[in-house]
This record gives sequence, structure tokens and C-alpha cells, in this order.
Amino acid sequence: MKNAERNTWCRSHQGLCLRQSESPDVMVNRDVEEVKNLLEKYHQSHLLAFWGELSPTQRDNLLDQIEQLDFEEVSRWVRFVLENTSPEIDSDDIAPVSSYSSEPADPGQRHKYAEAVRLGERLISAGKVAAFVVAGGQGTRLGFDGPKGNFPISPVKQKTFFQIFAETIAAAGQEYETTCPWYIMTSPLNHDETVEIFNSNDFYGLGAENVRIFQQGTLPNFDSDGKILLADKSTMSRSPDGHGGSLKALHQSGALADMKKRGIEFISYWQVDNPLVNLFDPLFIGLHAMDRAEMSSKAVIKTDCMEKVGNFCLRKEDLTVIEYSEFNEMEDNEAPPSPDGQRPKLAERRNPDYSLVFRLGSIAIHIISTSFVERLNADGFCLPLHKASKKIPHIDATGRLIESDKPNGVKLETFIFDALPLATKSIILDILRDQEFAPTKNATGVDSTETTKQMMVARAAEWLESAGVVVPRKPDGSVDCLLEIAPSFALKKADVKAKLRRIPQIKPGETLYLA
Ligand code: UD2
Repeated sequence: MKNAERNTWCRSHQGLCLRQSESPDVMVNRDVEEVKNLLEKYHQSHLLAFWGELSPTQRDNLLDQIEQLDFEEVSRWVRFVLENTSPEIDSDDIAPVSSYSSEPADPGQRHKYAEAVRLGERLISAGKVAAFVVAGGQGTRLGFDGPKGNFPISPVKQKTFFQIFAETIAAAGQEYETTCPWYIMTSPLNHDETVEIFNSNDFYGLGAENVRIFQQGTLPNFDSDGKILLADKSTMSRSPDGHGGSLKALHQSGALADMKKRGIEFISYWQVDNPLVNLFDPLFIGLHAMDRAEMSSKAVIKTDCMEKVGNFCLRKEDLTVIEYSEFNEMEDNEAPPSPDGQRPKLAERRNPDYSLVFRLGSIAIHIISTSFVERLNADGFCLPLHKASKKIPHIDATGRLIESDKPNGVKLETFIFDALPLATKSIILDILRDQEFAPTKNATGVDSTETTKQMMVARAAEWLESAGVVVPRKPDGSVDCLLEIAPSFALKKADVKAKLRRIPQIKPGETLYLA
């Protein structure tokens, strides 16, 4: 191993985890026999199956990749792949968690919110807040060839996600008379393309010095027998290490050091597929800072108990997000079984007023203190691994390329929300979904480009109506025109009234763009 600071995976109370450590099986020179022995010891000899066919450069390349591996890690990964190590969660350990609601609950809280907004505004103005988008995913479900951030999504001008975020950052900079740096995490799947997009768009006018694009780490892909897959005869198959990898990548890429140099104390974290995100929310930032939280989250109230979002809850008193795939399967041990012996699901548990007990859905929007990321990296922090069966193109033992339409390999990744239990303090702010959350996952149907555009139009309509504009609506209440409000015109509802010089008349079917 070349690098003294390596990632290794270890077991923790939560499962297999990321940490930094040394292992005895460290390759120090290019002795092929030594490599063979190591691979044999760790049941990965197949990585050299095509050695005899490789050119000197390819051999060098392959040895480089093998040298990067810590074999103690490899054996832990393999155990994780082979065993059903997904930790069994006991529903008795799970309790609901409280949140700040979008509107203050009482006069005391109203006072606190007002103070938090003032504090948040001061922190943004003082240049203490950076924007950070994770954009390393593939966006396969969208069926778009290229970085998802470059997908045209705005309803009138067809602005891309990246352009909308850039305009938002520029507008916030103007409003708060400051410069908000933007950090973008990519992966080897889309890094070069992303850099090219920013270059060819002149960094959307933000200045190259204020935009930092860096790559996350990768992990090997495995077959179901725990063998590392080969992408070709001299290349291991690897995948990005999940958005949880961002906490390490921030440190390893130098982005965190850059933030410290700029005096950044808070990182506004979001996902690339949500164009409604409120990047600089003074209330959220202010509450996080006032409560001295290390990592905070926004949540939506779930529309349906089985909605496909992560669930905020307390697990043995630690704030945790449990993905819907796991949470929705958990039985409610407190509920009496039905005559057929089946217990209702925990996700279905209701309060006396019929509201959901576990009602807070995770939308992957966080404020993360830079000091928290520093502390985690200094401590050799530990995030649990998750595995997913995926379609992974690879070569078989004969060197033939296998491209299956069914999952044929195992991908390992970490999730950002698994850092929540590591935070000493954390707050949750539940927000109005139609104002801030339009996940764009699919080409059509649920959470699609269609629904996102509808939500963008609907929010613009509501903002305009709040300023006295009459927006034509269909009999079912949906908006009957095409609307788009540029971030330069309004970052929030209240900006619309202040900016409108005259009340526009909008006819059914018309298009209105405000910038
Ligand atoms: C995620 C959450 C889900 C909910 C939803 C909201 C997980 C497991 N689930 O669903 O609970 O909050 O988002 O939209 O997170 N990314 C990287 N590197 C990677 C993998 C992903 O940067 O290695 C980025 C990706 O570019 C995107 C974000 O992370 O911006 C989320 O990825 P996704 O769309 O695959 O997440 P999804 O739909 O599983």
C-alpha cells in the first residue's frame, strides 16, 4: 500500500464500517510472486488470470490497482458480501424523533425562529456558509446520457440543474453581499464531463476560483462469491463509494482545507436532482447554529406510511435514518397480532389523531458543520456499508464481456445519513414539500422530470398569487399556464412582491418567465 492514510472497513455496532488503519498485508514493491501469494491467500487469484496476455503497461496498471488494496479490507468486504450482515434492527429499539416544524408552534418558538433567521442571515452575510452538492451518481433511472446536473429541467428556459443552482448561489451572493463558494462532488463516472460542462459554461459566471469540483472514492465490485470483478483483463471493476463517501472526499480532496481557509463554518449539503432546494435557508442555518448541532437535516412529513424515503427515528436513542426498504418491513411489536398471527408494520403506527408516529421522511438536505467533518476525519470515522445487487458489466473467466439485463454483481456504498448518529447534536426541520423538494429520479411517472416541472410551475404560481397576480387554473385546480421564476428574480416567496413592478396579466396557456 502506497498511502499511509488508507480507508479500511471494520465491524462496528452498526455493521461493516469505514475507518483508517494499517494492516500487515501491505505491498511494498512490485514482486509479482508476492502479489500472487497475497491474492491466493485472499482468494482473489483470478485478478491475474490474464497476466500472460497483458502488455507491460497493462501489467503495471493492474499491479497499481492491486497495490492500492488493503487486503485486510478486502477480506472484510468479502465477508460482508457473502454473509447476510445487514444488521437486524429490533423494532423495540426504535422510537419517534421530534422536529422543528416549518411554522413555529407557540410564541416562545416564534421568538426563537425570528432569532434563528437573524443569526442565519448574519452567518450567510459573513461568508460562513458554503454550498455543497453531491453529483457523483449515474442518474441511470432518468435515462440521460451525461452528468445528471446537466439535465435540462426548468419548465420555460430548459435550464439545467447546474445552471439553476449556480443562479441561486449568485443571487444569494448578491442578496447577502458576499461570495458563497460552491463545492461539487463527482465520481470517476462523470468527473471529466462535469468539469468540461463547467468550463464550457464559464463556471456560470461564478468565477472558477469559487467553484471546486472534486471526486469521491470508489470501492471494488464483487460477484456473489466474493470475488472482485474485472471490468477488462487489466482493470478491476469499481463503483463510487456512495454519497457517504463525501465526508472523506471533502477532507482528502483538500476542499475542507479550502473551506477553513475561507472561514466557512457550515456546509449546505443537497442532492443534484432537487431544483426546489432552498440552498441558503437562514432559519435552518440559524437553528443549527443556535442549537450547536454538528449535522442537521430537513425532513418532509410523509404522505403515505410506506412512502419510499428514509425514515428519521431514534435507534437506541441515537438519531438514525432507516431506508424505507428496511423500515417498511419492520413489525410493530407493540401492536396486537391479527387473527392470522401477523403484526402490523411499525411504519403504520398512528397517534390518537391518526397522524403517523414515524412521519419524518429524509430528503437528503443537511447543514453540516465543517468542524464535524474535521473531527470525523481526525478520529478515523466509521460509516456502515450497504450492499446492492446491480447490473455490472464485467469479464468472465474466459475474458468474455458479460452484460446482463439482471443484477449480476454486488456494489458496496455508504450513506451520508449514517453520519447522523456520530453527531453530538442534531436538529431536524420539517419543511413544506411543495416549496423545497422535487426529487427527479425517473423519466416519467412518480418523481420524474414531469412531476418536477409541474412542481416548479406550481410553486411559481403560488408565489405569484401571494403577490396578487391572478394565475389561470384548470377546473381541477392545476395551473393553466407555464411559469418560471429565475433565482435572480426571487429566492423566496416574499421576494416576488418586492420585485414585481406591475401585476402581469396571464392568459390560460400563456408562458411567463420572470428574471
Ligand atoms: C435518496 C435517499 C432517500 C431520499 C431520496 C430523496 C439514499 C439511500 N436514499 O434516494 O432516502 O432522501 O434520495 O431524493 O440515499 N451520489 C453520489 N455518489 C454516489 C451515489 C450517489 O454523489 O456514489 C449522489 C447522486 O448524484 C445524487 C444523490 O447522491 O445527487 C442521491 O442519489 P440517488 O438519486 O441514487 O438516491 P436515491 O434515489 O436512492
